Amino acid sequence: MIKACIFDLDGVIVDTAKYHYMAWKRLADQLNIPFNEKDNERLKGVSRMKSLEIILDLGSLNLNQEEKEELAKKKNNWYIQYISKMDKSELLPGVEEFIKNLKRKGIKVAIASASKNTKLILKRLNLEDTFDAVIDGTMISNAKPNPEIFLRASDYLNLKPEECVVFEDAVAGVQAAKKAGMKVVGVGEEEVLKGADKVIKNFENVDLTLIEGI
Ligand code: B16
Ligand code: MG
Repeated sequence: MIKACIFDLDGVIVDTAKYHYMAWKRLADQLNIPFNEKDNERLKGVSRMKSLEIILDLGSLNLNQEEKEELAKKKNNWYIQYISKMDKSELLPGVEEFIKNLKRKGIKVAIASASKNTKLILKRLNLEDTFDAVIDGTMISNAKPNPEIFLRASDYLNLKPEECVVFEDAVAGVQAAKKAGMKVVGVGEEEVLKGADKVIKNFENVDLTLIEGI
């Protein structure tokens, strides 16, 4: 029986991908590296440093650790500027209602996000007191597709992995959830999220029957 729903943040609760893209694009332009929205797909669910390494690869640029950290910091400062004006209107359609329905039924809700800006984003969205557990990129050593982040969430909730359903928009996230032994609902395109048990486009008109018998 499903006792908890664990949500990825970027791309599932809120569309921050466009702000990540704006900040990475600004950095890539400064470095004269060609980078477009299609390249940006590869960064979804991937850590900040790994994302930077993918971009540097596109430009065949080799930098040392210190230089990379400097660039990652620069990108993050721009990103924080962009999301500082974000509010509830940028929540993905239907997700807030879906979470409310889960809570009414006594199903626990958690966040498991690679983002080190998770707490800031939840605050901007007025959701800082909504979740029973928030596990973010500051609390884990192994990024998705490693299952660590989801297992930390189920541990925190004192639940078995098979009692949890994960909601994910990224392939790496779907793989991580599967490795954790959890059910997965993909949020996005079916062709992209093939490994998921079910796929929804967004949470509009989605009720709790989605997770019954998953
Ligand atoms: P930050 P998620 C991920 O969040 C994003 O999908 C990914 O694009 C981003 O690089 C990563 O967080 C790290 O974010 O730079 O804010 O620490 O999808 O796991 O919620
Ligand atoms: Mg995501």
